[in-house]
Amino acid sequence: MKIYFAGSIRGGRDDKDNYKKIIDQLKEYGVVLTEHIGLASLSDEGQVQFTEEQIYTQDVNWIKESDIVVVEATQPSLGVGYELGLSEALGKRVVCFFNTSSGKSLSAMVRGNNNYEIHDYQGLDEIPNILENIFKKQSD
Ligand code: 6IA
Repeated sequence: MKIYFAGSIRGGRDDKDNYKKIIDQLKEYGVVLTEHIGLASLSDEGQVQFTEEQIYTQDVNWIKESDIVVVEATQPSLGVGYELGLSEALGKRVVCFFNTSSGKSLSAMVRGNNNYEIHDYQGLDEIPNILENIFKKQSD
């Protein structure tokens, strides 16, 4: 199972600890192609050893080869929005997490899209059960 995890980089790194914790749990279900998203050392400058074009091409290829796209969408990010649209266009299963205790509000272009499986949560302790249900469906 190849999992593409998406989370904000230049949109802001406030939620990076949450990304890491979700990625660590996702690893129980498959290979996370984008483990770097949770790295504390990844600043909002991103992976500077690659050109922008290399990053774009790599990410698009990883989305294409993924079995499921898991998005933490609490922190608004242009890149994550693009990845959401691309994943839908490619017919990928897209699962979206949103932290309702953040005081933010998820874009209607995401929440209103029935092709996305939206999972609101208030605390990270809720994530294991949600993931179990998500991947139970995947194996059905
Ligand atoms: O617009 P954002 O930077 O917040 O977009 C974040 C999303 O786009 C993530 O889900 C990533 O998969 C992807 N992404 C955006 N930038 C990068 C990156 N470095 N490295 C890896 N994935 C990325 C970007 C900047 C660097 C050349 C200095």
